Amino acid sequence: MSSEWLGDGQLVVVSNRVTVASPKKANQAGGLAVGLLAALREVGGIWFGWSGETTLEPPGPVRRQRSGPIQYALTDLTVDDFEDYYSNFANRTLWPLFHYRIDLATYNHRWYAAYRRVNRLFAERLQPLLGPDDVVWIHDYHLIPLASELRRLGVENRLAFFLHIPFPAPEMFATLPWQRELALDLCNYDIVGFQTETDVRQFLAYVDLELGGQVTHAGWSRVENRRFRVAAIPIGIDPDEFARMVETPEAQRQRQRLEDSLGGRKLIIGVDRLDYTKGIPERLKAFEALLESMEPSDHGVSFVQISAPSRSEVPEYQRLRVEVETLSGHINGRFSDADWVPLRYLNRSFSRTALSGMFQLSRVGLVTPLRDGMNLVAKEYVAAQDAEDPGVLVLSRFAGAAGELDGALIVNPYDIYQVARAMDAGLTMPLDERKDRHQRMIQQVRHHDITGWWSKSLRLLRERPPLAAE
Ligand code: GDG
Repeated sequence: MSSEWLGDGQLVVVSNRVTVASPKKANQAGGLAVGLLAALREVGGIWFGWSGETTLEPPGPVRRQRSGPIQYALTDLTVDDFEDYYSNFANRTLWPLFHYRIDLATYNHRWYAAYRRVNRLFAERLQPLLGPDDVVWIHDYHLIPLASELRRLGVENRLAFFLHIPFPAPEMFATLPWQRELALDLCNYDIVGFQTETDVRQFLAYVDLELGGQVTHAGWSRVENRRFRVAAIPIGIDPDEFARMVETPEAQRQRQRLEDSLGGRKLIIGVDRLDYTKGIPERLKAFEALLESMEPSDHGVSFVQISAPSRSEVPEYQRLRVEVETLSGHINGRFSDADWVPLRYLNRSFSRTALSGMFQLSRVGLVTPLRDGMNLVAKEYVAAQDAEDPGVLVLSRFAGAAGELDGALIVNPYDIYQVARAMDAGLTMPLDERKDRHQRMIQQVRHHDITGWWSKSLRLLRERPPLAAE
């Protein structure tokens, strides 16, 4: 199997957090983990990263564990490194900056030193595991410097990077004190994959304006003596898996339970990690505007917002939680009746199977991030619909998925009245139009599925620069 994709070598995937797959956890994993698992199950190989454990002393040796075709290689982190590399630099510097929230980004030299230190540690621990023909596929903003650190140790393997979040506009990125170093780190990969063409453009604009680099040949670029390929490789889902999941008794039980509680009202649903990039307060205000615009006798709708807890050690997330709880209380206090609560805000997670059943029941799916690399919930929502009676997707223009899902009602998530109008349009849309829009979207979801994502990435990894780029 592996030779078809990788010749004599094997695939080595690196991500910050690695959770050893088990049937129990499969139903809880998020999109990134599900996607990487799909690739490794198909071609086999090593998955290297942080175990999720922290230590007070320097971490012990890498732990290896096999599960089917996947060899896991896990390292612990010290409590201090975890704090400054992950909770601080990754989540309080790069995450807000790359999502256009420099108002929430903190630039701290100690955090950056920890970020580089942990990337060096990852490189030192990964290098002994690599065979000469292995290809290494590194994921996300936690690990941007890993190629530079591996090269410093003499590693010559093909190295690819995939950024799951947006790449910001050059002027935005330029606010980071270590902008140049990190951009040059990206140029040390053979392949740099982004979610969308917009991200590719932003990165190449930065390379051109700030690094004096040039695009030399069909996607190949050169900066100083580095040659690398930049490509948009939009991540997808496994739509068949979702379609199967929604037919299971568990999904249908969840659907029925929710339906019984609605008293004949239509359902609007939102599902996101509780993250300020997802536009949850704006969405709640849009729902309030929708209720305001209706006669009380027309309030035939309930909104279920599921916000799985996320990064709760980070102060910006704690503040968001308070804001969302306050807004929910305000909206329910203002509009509830003795037998109806308009908004159900659930600060907990559900199994993917249960989510699929709730997606299928809803008339409107609200996916309105202020900025999002792709957003897999949008695609999962489409895949879970009954093609004969589908729900309507209301989708932010600032989600990467908006470039593909043209059958959605595309909105500016900052414009709460526009989002309210889109919700209303979704609730009242005739069946023919719903079917037509769904048909267009499911075709896109199938076209850019998870297999296409990893196979395109591996194909690019094997390509060598054309002679014209010499
Ligand atoms: C990053 C980028 C990019 C959500 N709530 C529950 C739950 N989820 C699952 C969803 C989906 C995944 O988590 C979330 O993926 P998203 O793509 O929507 O967002 P991020 O977590 O921000 O992911 C993003 C992605 O990486 C992949 O490249 O699309 O732009 O930000 O699969 O279903 N899963 C379970 N319970 C929940 O309550 N089990």
